[in-house]
Amino acid sequence: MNAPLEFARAVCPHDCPDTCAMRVTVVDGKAVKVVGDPDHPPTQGVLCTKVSRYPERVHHPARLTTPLKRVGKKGEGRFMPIGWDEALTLAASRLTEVVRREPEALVPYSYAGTMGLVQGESIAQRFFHKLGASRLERTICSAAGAAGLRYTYGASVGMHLEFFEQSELILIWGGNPIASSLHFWTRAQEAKRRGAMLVAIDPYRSLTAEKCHRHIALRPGTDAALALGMINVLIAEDLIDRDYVDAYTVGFDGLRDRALAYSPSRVAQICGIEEDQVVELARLYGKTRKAAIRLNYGMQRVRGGGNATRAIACLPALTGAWREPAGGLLLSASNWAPVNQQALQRPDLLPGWPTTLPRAINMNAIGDALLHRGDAVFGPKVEAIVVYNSNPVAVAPDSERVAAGFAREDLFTIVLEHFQTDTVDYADLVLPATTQLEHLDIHKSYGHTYVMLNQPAIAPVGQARPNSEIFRGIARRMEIDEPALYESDETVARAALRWDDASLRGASWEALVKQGWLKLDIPEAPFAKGGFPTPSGKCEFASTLLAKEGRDPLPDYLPPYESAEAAPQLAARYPLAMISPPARNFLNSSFVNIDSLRATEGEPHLDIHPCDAAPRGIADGDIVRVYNDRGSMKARARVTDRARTGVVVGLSIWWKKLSPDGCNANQVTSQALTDLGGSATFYDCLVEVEGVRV
Ligand SMILES: Nc1nc2c(c(=O)[nH]1)N[C@H]1C(S)=C(S)[C@@H](COP(=O)(O)OP(=O)(O)OC[C@H]3O[C@@H](n4cnc5c(=O)[nH]c(N)nc54)[C@H](O)[C@@H]3O)O[C@H]1N2
Ligand SMILES: Nc1nc2c(c(=O)[nH]1)N[C@H]1C(S)=C(S)[C@@H](COP(=O)(O)OP(=O)(O)OC[C@H]3O[C@@H](n4cnc5c(=O)[nH]c(N)nc54)[C@H](O)[C@@H]3O)O[C@H]1N2
Ligand code: SF4
Ligand SMILES: [Mo]
Repeated sequence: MNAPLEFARAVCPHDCPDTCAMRVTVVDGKAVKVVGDPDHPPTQGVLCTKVSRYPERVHHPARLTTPLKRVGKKGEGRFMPIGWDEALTLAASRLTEVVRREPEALVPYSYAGTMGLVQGESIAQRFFHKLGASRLERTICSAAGAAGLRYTYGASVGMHLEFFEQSELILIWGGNPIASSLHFWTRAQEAKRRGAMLVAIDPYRSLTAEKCHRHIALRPGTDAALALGMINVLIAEDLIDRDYVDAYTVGFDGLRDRALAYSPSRVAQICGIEEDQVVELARLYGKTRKAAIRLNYGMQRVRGGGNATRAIACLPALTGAWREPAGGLLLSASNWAPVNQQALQRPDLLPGWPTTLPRAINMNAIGDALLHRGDAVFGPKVEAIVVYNSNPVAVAPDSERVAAGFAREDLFTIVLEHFQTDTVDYADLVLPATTQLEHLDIHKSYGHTYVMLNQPAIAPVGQARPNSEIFRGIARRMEIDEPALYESDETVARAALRWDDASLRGASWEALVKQGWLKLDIPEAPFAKGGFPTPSGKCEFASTLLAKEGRDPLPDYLPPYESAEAAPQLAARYPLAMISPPARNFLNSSFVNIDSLRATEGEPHLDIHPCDAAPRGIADGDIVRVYNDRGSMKARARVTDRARTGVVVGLSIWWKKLSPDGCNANQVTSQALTDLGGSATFYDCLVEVEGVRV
C-alpha cells in the first residue's frame, strides 16, 4: 500500500445522491479535517454536517479495531478480541462446513454502507458466486423506482444536476433534499432566486416543503393518482406537446384512456387534497417551458411505487419538457456511468451461469428467510450469513422477525463493521473494516454525472482491513483456487469502468488518479430528440417489456396494501399511516452513534396532527406507543400540523439500542414488496398510537 499522504482526495462513500469530493488533511497519521473540494462542480466546496464530522467517526473511540468472537448470548453483544489468524481460520472452517453440504445455505447480506464499487460488490460478490451461495436481491431502497424508470425510459437516467438552477418550475416530489441531497437544494435555491417556483409534493411538511412556494400534502402512496390526474388535465386542456408525443413516445392513446378515469375530483378524493390543487398543479406544469421534476425515493416505498414512478415519468414526455436542458426529470443518474458490472462482480463464476442460478432471496424478507417461514421458504434453511455494508437489525422491515432470525442459535453470523451496531450484537464473529479514509475505491453517483476516485488518506485504524482484503483472506483460508478472488483493489478499480465508452472521451485511469474525478460526456438535454434506451428508443407510456411479461403495460394507481381502500378491516383497527423518512443528522442508521449528531436529533419523535392527537388524549411532549400487529415502539409526541391528518411521521433510522425502549420504526414496518422491482414498502404501514403513562 502507498505511504499515507499528507493531503488526499477522497469521495464521500455514503448512500447519498450528492457523492461529494472531499479533501482530507492528515496530521501525524490522523485525519484531522475534511472539507468539500471547491474544484468539484457538484460539491462546490461544501459537505453536509454529518460528513464534516468525518474524522470524529473515523477516529471514534468505539471503532472496532480487532476481530471479535462471541462469548455471550446472541443479541447481548458480549465479545472477546481475537487475532486475525484465528478469526480467518474460524470463518473459513465454518463456511467450508456449510457450503460443502449445501452452498445455498450460505447467504450474503449487504447494501450501501459504502457506495464504492470496490468495497461494495466486487471481491465479495466473486467470493459468494464462486461458492454457489444464495444470491441476494438488493432491493431495500430504490428497486421500485429503478424498475419504473427502466420500463419508461429504459434505464436510470435523467437530467443533469447543474441545469436545475435554470429551471422555471421545480416539483420536489417525494424527497427532502435539505436533509438528504443538500447540493441539489443549493441549485433549487439558486433557481428560486432567479424567479423559479418550487412545489413540494410530500405528505409531510419537511424542512424542504416549508421552504417551497407551494406544498401538496397528499396521502402516502397516492402519487400515481396525482400524476394521472395531472395527465387528465394536461390532455383535456391541450397542454401537451403533440410533436414530441408523436415523434418520441409510444402508447399515448392508451395513456389518455387510462387518465380519463382519473378526474381531478376523484384524484382529490384519493389523495386527500383539494380538486383545485390538482388542476392548478397540472396547469402550472403544462404552461411552464423549463419544468423540472426532482423525484426521490420517498414516493416509491409503497405497494404502487413502481407504477407511481412510471406515471410521473410520463409527464415531461407529454409536455415536451425534455426538449430543454433545464426541463425533464431526475430520479437517478446512476446508469449514465459506464460501469462494467460483469468485470466487477463476475457473475460467470456462478454455478449454472447463465441459465440455472442459485436461488435469490429478497433482502426485504430477510426476517422470514432467516426464520424459514412465509413466502421466503424455498430451498434450504439459511445456516450462515455474512453481513457487510449494512445494519439489517436496525434497517430491515418487520424488525422483530429480523432480530428473531439473527438470534437463532444454529445460525453462524459474520459481520464486517466499523462499529458495534445492533446487527453486530448478534454476530458470532465480528471483523473490523476500514473506512473510506483508509482504503482505495472508485465511485459513480446517482445524483450527478461524474465518476470519482477515492485515495486512502491514512493507514487502517487498529487492525481494520478493507472488505476486499477480508474476503480475500477468507478465500485463501478456504483454499479457493480462483485468481479473480485475489485481484488487488487497484486492479479491480481499473476494471470498474468501460474505458472505451464514448462518455469517457478517451480519458485514462491516470487522468482519474490525477484529477480525482472525470465528468461524463452526456448531452445537455439528453432526450430533446428522443433516444431513450428502451426497446422502442422512445419514452414508453405503454411498456413493451411489461406487455411481454403479460402485465399491465400502462401506469395505474394501486392503493397501498395498508389503506382504507385496500384493507378496510385493518384500517379500522389501525387508522393512521406511518412514514419513517430520513432524519437530517443520520444517514440511514449510520452516524446515530456519533454523540454530537445524535444530540442534535435528540430522541425518537413522532409527529402527529392536532386533529389526530386530540381524540387520543395525546399532548405535545407525551410519550406515545406506536403499534400494529407486527410490533410497537415508543417515541415522544410532537403535536404539529407538519404531519397531515391521518399520517404520523417518525424520522429515522435510530439504532435500537440507542433508543430509550430499544426499538425503532422498523418494529411496525412490513416485509411486503412493491408492484415492480420487489422493493421495500416502509411507508405502506398502518398503525395506532396511544399515550403511555410514565
Ligand atoms: N440526511 C440523510 N440523507 C440521506 C439519507 C438519510 O438517511 N439521511 N438517506 C439516503 C438514502 S439511502 C436515500 S435512498 C436518499 C433518498 O432518500 P429518501 O428516503 O427519498 O429521503 P428523502 O429525500 O428524505 O425523502 C423522503 C420524503 O418523502 C416523503 N414521503 C414519504 N412517503 C411519501 C409518499 O408516499 N409520497 C410522497 N410524495 N412523498 C412521500 C417523506 O415525507 C420525506 O419528506 O437519501 C439519502 N440521503
Ligand atoms: N423505517 C425505515 N427503514 C429504512 C428506511 C426508511 O426510510 N425508513 N430507508 C431504507 C433505505 S432507503 C436504505 S438504503 C436502507 C439502508 O440501510 P443500510 O444499507 O444498512 O445503511 P446503514 O444503516 O447506513 O448501515 C450501513 C452500515 O455499513 C457500515 N459500513 C460503512 N462502510 C463500510 C465498509 O467500508 N465496510 C464495512 N464492512 N461496513 C461499512 C456502516 O458502519 C453502517 O453500520 O435502510 C432502509 N430502511
Ligand atoms: S452525505 Fe451526501 S451531502 Fe453529505 S458529504 Fe456525503 S455526499 Fe455530500
Ligand atoms: Mo436508500
